[in-house]
Amino acid sequence: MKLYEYEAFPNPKRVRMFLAEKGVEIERVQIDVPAGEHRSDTFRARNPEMTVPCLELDDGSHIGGCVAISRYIEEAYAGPKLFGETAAEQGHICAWQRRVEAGLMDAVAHYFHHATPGLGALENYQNADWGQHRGRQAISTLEAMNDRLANKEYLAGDKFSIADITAFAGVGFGLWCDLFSLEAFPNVASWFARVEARPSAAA
Ligand SMILES: N[C@@H](CCC(=O)N[C@@H](CS)C(=O)NCC(=O)O)C(=O)O
Repeated sequence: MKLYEYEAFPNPKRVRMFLAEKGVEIERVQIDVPAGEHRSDTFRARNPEMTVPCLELDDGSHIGGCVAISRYIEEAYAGPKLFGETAAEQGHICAWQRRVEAGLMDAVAHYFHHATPGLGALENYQNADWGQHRGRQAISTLEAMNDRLANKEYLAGDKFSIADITAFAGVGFGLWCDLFSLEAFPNVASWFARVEARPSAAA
């Protein structure tokens, strides 16, 4: 099994964190995204979406996308259940995972690709208004997270989950883009520090 990724970018980090939380080590292969390697015929044959991360299984098949890869790792290995154990945990985790993926991680990515120079010459369509709109949506998701984290240690409740991994990568990406700071979101800031202190955050 091997993971195709580009270490500096936020989506691969989600999978590295997930693997670290599960205590699983696998071979990692760097795909030079800024140089356009992810759009080569060779990589497109592995992941038609032409994005990293992409997991290659031992049977030679491929799984693209952070949640799908994490789902596979969750089921294939022991370790903490980051998608939840009980029906209630799984439901809350699924709801927050979806919310922070669409409303934060993807929203920041759209801001980056549309309202900033993004990947430069690799950007073949940009719509600055859309990018700004998505940036505002990311900030309103931060507001919702701040309310939620007023009386919860983690987004889905008492236990760390995949929703926290996605949100951690999304907040880190937004900070890196200068889309927001955490000054106005004290509960998010404390949660971010808690997640950042986990060994997996350095993965
Ligand atoms: N929803 C996908 C997003 C993957 C994604 O957008 N990855 C970025 C790197 S962080 C990428 O490969 N971008 C290439 C591009 O935009 O051309 C996932 O969960 O893996």
